[in-house]
Amino acid sequence: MNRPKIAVLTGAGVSKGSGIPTYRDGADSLWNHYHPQELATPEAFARDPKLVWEFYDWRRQNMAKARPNAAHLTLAEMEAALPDFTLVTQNIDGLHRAAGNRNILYLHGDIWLVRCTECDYRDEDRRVPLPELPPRCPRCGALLRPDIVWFGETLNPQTLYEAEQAFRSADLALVIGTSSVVYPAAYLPFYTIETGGRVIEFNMERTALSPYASEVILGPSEKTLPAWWKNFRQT
Ligand code: BJW
Ligand code: ZN
Repeated sequence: MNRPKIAVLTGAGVSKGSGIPTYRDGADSLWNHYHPQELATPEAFARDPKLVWEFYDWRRQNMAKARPNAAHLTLAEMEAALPDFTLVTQNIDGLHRAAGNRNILYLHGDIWLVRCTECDYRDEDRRVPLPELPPRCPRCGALLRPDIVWFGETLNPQTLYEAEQAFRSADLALVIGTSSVVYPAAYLPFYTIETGGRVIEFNMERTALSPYASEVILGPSEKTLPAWWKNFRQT
């Protein structure tokens, strides 16, 4: 097997095969039923924290039942097999961790973490459903919020920096199950292209990234990624 530096960016499509709805594609996607500006912004949370928490509590219940699929398991195999491998995810569902990946850069946070809106309390909370909505900080009594990145909020600068470095130095970037419309995540593969590396996109359909990719592999990533990896590790 050749050993290039590989950076991977995943999006909601990688978890679709595990029963978690995507955000934007198709009739059963999340934003087809809910308006993101009413639920996934700091303004929405300030206006109606209970409503926002009900939305996240419902999604936590769905995500708690989900199991990693063959795409997640392949990425865990890749991490174990490749000396220079970085997994960057936009997903908040925790399925990469459940599959066995240990080095994960969470661009948009983690739905299983809560943090206080007033003090520096931050902790894992895996209870589903949560006993009280909206949940309160055990230290200071203020509102807790999910530790995720809403629209208009900045990403953790250190996490973003590490992701950018990984894509800049990668010989090969794999972009899996993302519509490539949300920034700054959508820019990451362009760092690989700028520094002379190749990008392979795995998606059900072509996206805004497709014209720039060296290869676009269409189909469900729970099928196409394991097949690609089987072939890749033999070369
Ligand atoms: C399959 C499949 C299968 C299906 N196999 N594939 C530059 C230009 C314009 C706007 C901006 C810009 N820079 C920043 C902005 C503003 C904004 C933004 O990008 N807006 C765009 C929508 C235009 N960005 C931000 O606000 C970010 N913050 C920021 O930049 O701060 C500085 C700043 C602030 C304000 C202005 C300017 C700068 C923060 C973004 C945070 C995103 N948060 C969310 C919600 C998290 C909480 C929650 O879950 O409730 O993160 S939005 C949502 O989208 C979620 C996702 O991580 C993210 C990406 O979605 P993803 O993963 O791509 O999913 P989908 O559904 O879009 O696509 C699924 C894909 O899978 C499809 O392509 C399918 O075909 C495919 N698929 N089944 C393979 N089986
Ligand atoms: Zn607090």
